[in-house]
This record gives sequence, C-alpha cells and structure tokens, in this order.
Amino acid sequence: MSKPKVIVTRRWPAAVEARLRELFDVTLNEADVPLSADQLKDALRHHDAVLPTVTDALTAEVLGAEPLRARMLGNFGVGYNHIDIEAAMARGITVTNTPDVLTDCTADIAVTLMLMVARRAGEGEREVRSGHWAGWRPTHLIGTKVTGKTLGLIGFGRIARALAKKAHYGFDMPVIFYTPHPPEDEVCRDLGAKPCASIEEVLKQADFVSLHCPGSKENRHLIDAERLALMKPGAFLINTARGDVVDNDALVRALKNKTIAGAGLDVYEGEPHVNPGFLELENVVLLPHMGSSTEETRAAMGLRVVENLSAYFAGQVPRDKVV
Ligand code: 8YV
Repeated sequence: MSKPKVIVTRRWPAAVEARLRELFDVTLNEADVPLSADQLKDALRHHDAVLPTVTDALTAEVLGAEPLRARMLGNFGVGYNHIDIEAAMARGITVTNTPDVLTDCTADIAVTLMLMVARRAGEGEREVRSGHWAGWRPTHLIGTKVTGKTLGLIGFGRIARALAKKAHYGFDMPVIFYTPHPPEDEVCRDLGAKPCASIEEVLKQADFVSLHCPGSKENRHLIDAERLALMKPGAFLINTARGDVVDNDALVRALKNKTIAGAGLDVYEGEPHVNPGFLELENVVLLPHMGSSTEETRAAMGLRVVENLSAYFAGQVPRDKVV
C-alpha cells in the first residue's frame, strides 16, 4: 500500500522530519518560507494531510480548495485560531493540535516576561550592550519586587495552571483567576488559587495580569482600553496567549500614559508586524512568539503531530482531535 501523502508547511525539528520521512510520503518546506494562500490551496488539493503552524491562515476561502484531497490538518501548536474550524468541519476535515507538551515552556516564558518587565531586565541588557552602564549605584534601574505579589490569570487551562504553580510555590504569589468554567475546589487549593467572579475583579486586584484564553473571534480585544483602565497603576500585563486578545493600540496608550506600569509580550496583533508604538517604550518587554521554543518542546510537539497523524491514517480517533 502506498504511504499517505503529507505536506509540512514550515521547517520542523530534524528528528521529527526524519520520522515523517520514514512513515509518510512527505513534502518538506526546506526553504522555510510561509506558503501563500494559493500554495496552501494547492497543498490541500494534492496531499492527504497538511501540517500547518500559526503562520498559515487556513481561512474558509483556503479550505474551500477544489478538488479537496486533504481531510486532515495536523496542527503544530496548541492554538488553532489560524484555522477556520467551522469551515474545516463543513468540509469533513479532522483537525488536531498539540496540547500538554508545551505547557511548561510557555508558562516559563510567562515567568520570564514577569521577571524581565518588573526587574527592568531588557532595559539593563540594552544599557550594558550599548556601553552606557556607568556602574553600580543605589538608585540605578529600580524595579518592582515580584515575590509575594498577586498574580491574576485570565483563563485557567493547562498553561495558566502551570504558571499558577510556579508563581505560588516559587515566588510565594497569591493567585486569583477568572474562567467561565471554574475547576473543582481541590485544584484551586493545590495551586493556592482563588476564583474571581469576573475579568474585572481580576484586573482590579492583580499586580500581574497574565492572559491564558484562546485566540478567537469572541476573545478579540477582550482586554480593551476600558479594561486596561481597571488595572492598578503599578500592575503589569503579560501576554503569551494570542496578540489580538489585547487591543494593541490601547495598550500602547496605557503604557505611554503610565496608567499601568508595564507589559511583557510574546504575541502581537497581526504577527510578525509589531505595533511601532511598543518599540518606543522602555516599559514593555517584547519577545518574538517563543513560548514553546525549546529543543525538548518543539521536538515533542512534532512527535505529537506524528502520533495524531498515525492514528488518523490507522482509522482511529486521534488523541488531540479538535474537530
Ligand atoms: C507555537 C503557540 O509555537 O502552540 C501554540 O499555540 O502559540 C506556539 O507555542 C505556534 O503556535 C506554532 O504553531
């Protein structure tokens, strides 16, 4: 029997590409240049499965490709806001993602951002590298203490819970959160986390607000000017979720006017574009969407896609079936 034909839209870790070569008739993207909408349509016409990432806009228009051969999208990543899920369902396409394996590394990047922005690490690094460091003095680069401060989580899924654990046990932080689906009391007790009745309640109380809700039409600009205005003047906003959960223009204004103390961002509206307003500000730390970017996690993400694909082609329900 011939092997299923699969196409990978970006470069993946070498070990995973090797495994894909063993199992499938695979087309790799050695140049690592993102595919255009037309190329994605072509991929859907000529392969049994397409393996996309966050940089591939699989819109209803793209998924309307005819004649459609691909009935499987094995997404490399847990978030799938770049895939029109309703259109995929309408076309009978199975979509899978890669949860669990990136939880800790993404939570670690949230910790990195909290520490960097509160302790002004980006500013300090820029100063040393530019040769402008004049030496130690008691009033130099004074930041904000992280240990013991209140962490507020918007969303309470895997990554938020991993962050709660690190913050509570590592930094002695009281944790509060808002989720429309609160977990059992025991989960909250173990993480030292207290549910709040609304997003507003979290925003008003937290010293660090970290976003952990999915990117979606519903969550677009969930954090807008009005909600930013509820945050304490000394508070920091951390975003490792999706850029468009925050109104980026409103955030630039809040940072510029110092109505909040700072922000740590790993994700942006319209990536890889970054709102130029952020670039002029010292009180924001800017990372290039690297939450899951460790050797261990990226390999595990790829192998999780391989597992999902193998199950799909064996006629089983893949472990991480989204639809
Ligand atoms: C991925 C992410 O690297 O998994 C996600 O949702 O945001 C990142 O960790 C990226 O999405 C790859 O598609």
